[in-house]
Amino acid sequence: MERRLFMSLLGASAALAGTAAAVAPAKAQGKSFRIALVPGLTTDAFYITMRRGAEAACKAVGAELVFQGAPEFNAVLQVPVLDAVIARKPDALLVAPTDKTQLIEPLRKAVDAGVPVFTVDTFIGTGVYQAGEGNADFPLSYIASDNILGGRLAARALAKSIGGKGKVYVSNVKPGISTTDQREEGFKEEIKAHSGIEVLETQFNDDDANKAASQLQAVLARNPDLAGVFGANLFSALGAANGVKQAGKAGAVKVAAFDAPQSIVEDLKNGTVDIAIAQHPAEIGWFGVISAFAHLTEQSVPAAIGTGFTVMDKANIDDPKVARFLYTG
Ligand code: T6T
Repeated sequence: MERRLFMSLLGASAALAGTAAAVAPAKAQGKSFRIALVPGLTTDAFYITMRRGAEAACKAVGAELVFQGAPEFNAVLQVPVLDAVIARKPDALLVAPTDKTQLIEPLRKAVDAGVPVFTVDTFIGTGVYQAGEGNADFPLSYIASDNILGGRLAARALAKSIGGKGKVYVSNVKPGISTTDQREEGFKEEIKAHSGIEVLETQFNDDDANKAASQLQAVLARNPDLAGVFGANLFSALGAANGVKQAGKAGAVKVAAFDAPQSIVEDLKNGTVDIAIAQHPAEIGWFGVISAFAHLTEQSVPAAIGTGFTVMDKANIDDPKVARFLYTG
């Protein structure tokens, strides 16, 4: 009797395995998780692409994704969105905190409400989580690009394109954002290897491409011998490239861009932008969801997951293996 029962159960599970490979594990366990993703802002191609990766992962594990964010990259606007998301008690929260310090207490509220927190793209505190140090190590994992390395890559490329000498500056968002702070840090560290390069004061644009374009022109007016600029995120780079074009200096003032919206293709091809460092936001979204799912199904999760870059230039941008990393927003 017992043996027959065992045989029939085995038969049933074999049949399930054979016919329902698409049945997701969470559903198979009778539970479909609701995972929230709060981006830095909703209208940025970077986060829209991240959402696609997160959605693909949710589909794979039978979870539901809730995507909710603010219209601007701004801590004051992000906090009420977070409060609303936390009040709805998702099974897990993936969030790109818009400030290293200002988002610590708002995110602690999630943990207090029993919602596990994972940060994607940006971090809070030092970004070292689950190490028992500091007041911001409570997120379970940080899933992101290596932003210091990204800054170094930009510095190497810009140094090469300006022939190792001349004046450059960093067009950046605002201090306090982990990603863009680290890109600037990596850039400045790496540029030290080039004694002929002078780094001018950083220009902060508040994630406003128009402001970044005007700043480019103002820096150029003060420094007609400006050789290059590093745009440390999508809007900084877009603004720097537009500023260079508006000043009639396309190709003369070199631009190294972080991020890869569709518009970067033309700027690479026409020589306005020399190099674009594409992050892999879909990969960040995917691994964010998978990490949350792992935790929710009682697996252990690494405290940090590093995702990749694809460095784009005029010579490789038509290669589908490269172009697939253009953002899809
Ligand atoms: O560069 C990305 C992101 O990594 C950064 O944290 C904020 O800016 C972007 O979203 C691009 O606009």
